[in-house]
Amino acid sequence: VGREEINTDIVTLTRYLNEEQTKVKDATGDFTLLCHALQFSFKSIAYYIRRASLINLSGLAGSSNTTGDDQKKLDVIGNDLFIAAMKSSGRVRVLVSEEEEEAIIFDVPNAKYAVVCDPIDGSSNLDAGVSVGTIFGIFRLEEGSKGTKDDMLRPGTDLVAAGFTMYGASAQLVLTMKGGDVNGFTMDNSLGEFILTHPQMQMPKSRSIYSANEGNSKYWDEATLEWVNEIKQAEKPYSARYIGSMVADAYRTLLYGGIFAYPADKKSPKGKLRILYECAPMAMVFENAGGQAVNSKMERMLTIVPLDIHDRSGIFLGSYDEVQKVIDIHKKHGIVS
Ligand code: P6P
Repeated sequence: VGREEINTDIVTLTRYLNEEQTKVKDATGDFTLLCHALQFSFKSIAYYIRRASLINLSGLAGSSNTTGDDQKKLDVIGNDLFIAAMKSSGRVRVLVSEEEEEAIIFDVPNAKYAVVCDPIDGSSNLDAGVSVGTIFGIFRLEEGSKGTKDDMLRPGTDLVAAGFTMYGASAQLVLTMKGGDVNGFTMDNSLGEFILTHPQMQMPKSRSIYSANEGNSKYWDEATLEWVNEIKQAEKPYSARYIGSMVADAYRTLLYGGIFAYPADKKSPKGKLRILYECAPMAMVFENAGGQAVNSKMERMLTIVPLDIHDRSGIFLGSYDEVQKVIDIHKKHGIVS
């Protein structure tokens, strides 16, 4: 192979993070160190997910988490791996995990960051081999804060970074920083590195693909029903794509365009998905990629402040014009933020 065919200027996640740090005045390197610990947690979770069926980790762990779901062994391992990585980084003061009822306060009084995460989102699909993922967000503690769970009851606009890693055919990391681009990295298992493969991701402005669990439609409000019927009866009807694993549905929507919807409804009046570690991080990624994210009251998702660390919300997430369609129909029904 000639020299011109081999890319010898590979951008790894490590290199990307180090280069990003040089752009920040007076950077201490704490954020970079935290992100390196995050990177390790994705690599180690990916390792166990790949081996789950082999070493029979895919059974039930016999305990249950905050929401009473049966905890799969991998949920427990994913959570423990994530906590260990954040703790050992020495840069995290508060950690909120879907798997932990209470916020974890690490004994690192001078740490400046708080992390929210869903270590293995979509885990109910694990045994079926469906792609699951880790969703995360990073807040910088407010000046003078001692590091309590109240540090986490903030709007997504306060996030300094957010993203997710989908454990599919290969591990795909999508990372965005406040006011920044959205960059996609693919895990090269032989190198053991995440490689920048999708720089500066921008969503299609529209795409006739919708992703929702229509099994809930009997509980949906009038405006949502009008929206879904409109796109199904359109001149060129929309395609339905629903995996039931938010990270997989979100990744496809980010890449191809379209809309993901998990509305609040009569069955789940607060919605099902959690604000802190599902809705807000995804909303930040999608907005930075040119899309939109709103709740069931058509309020901008990133402005929503959770009432508690496991608070939930309805969400419409996707291409700008596709979410605008939902907003316009809700406006007709008097639902306007
Ligand atoms: P439903 C998985 O349990 C999850 O939290 C998200 O990953 C996913 O988008 C949603 O719930 C699926 O919910 O009710 O369609 O099974």
